[in-house]
Amino acid sequence: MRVHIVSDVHGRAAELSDIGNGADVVVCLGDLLLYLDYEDPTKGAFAEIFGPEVTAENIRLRLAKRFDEARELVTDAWFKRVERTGEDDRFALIEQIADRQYAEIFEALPDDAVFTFGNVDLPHVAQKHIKPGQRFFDAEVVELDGKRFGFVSGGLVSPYRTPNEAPVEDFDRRVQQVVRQAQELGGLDVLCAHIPPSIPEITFDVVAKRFEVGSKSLVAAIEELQPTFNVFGHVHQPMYPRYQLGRTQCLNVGHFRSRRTPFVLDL
Ligand SMILES: [Mn+2]
Repeated sequence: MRVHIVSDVHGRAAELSDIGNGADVVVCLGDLLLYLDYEDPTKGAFAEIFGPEVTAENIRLRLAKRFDEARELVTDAWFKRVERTGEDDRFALIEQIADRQYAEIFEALPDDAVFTFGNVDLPHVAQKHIKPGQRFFDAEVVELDGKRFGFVSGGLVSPYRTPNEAPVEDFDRRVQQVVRQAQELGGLDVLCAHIPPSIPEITFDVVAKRFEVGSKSLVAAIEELQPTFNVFGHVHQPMYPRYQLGRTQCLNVGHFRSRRTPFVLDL
């Protein structure tokens, strides 16, 4: 059985329509929206709202971890924009752009793909663009082609304040639901989440030079269930893309926006 997996699509619709070629099952692990493109200050929702100069400066400050200054810059730029345009609902503006991005992404995503959301997603905006065969899973175990896949969506609360972050208790509760269901069914083959288990080697991003937030309850779930694979994305340039935890291979499937090709898993 051949599983094609993508994560961190971040607006990259172009190659998404081909990811199902030769696959028995297609899985998407979320982060479909492009908000801020650290490689290109002309792309993404933020650049559309604020223009490339403010975007480039925001990226510079965030990379330097000067978050307070970045927030000040954005607040200031926003009020200047309100004065100029009369538009004063920033959230509505972001949702309009997200709506357009989701229309494109779900059109390109294969009709039979299964998916979950990441931390850079707005599930309520995505809803109306999901095609009938595209199935969303969270806190659930499903059988695909005879193998059991468990899904946990979204991110955990972080200093980066991305839109789809859950408090630890809420995230842990959903991991626990997967654990219980898997135990009732007699085990799990693949544990799928947007974020990695909390292990330093696989949560450190060598370009951003920071630890992304991983989950301790995912570590516990893997130790308990020992699935063959744990797949995730979230860390765009990881120090290590894979890690062996007991019998489980933990695999970062990569940043689709730059990879442009799916990760292939043979089961
Ligand atoms: Mn991402």
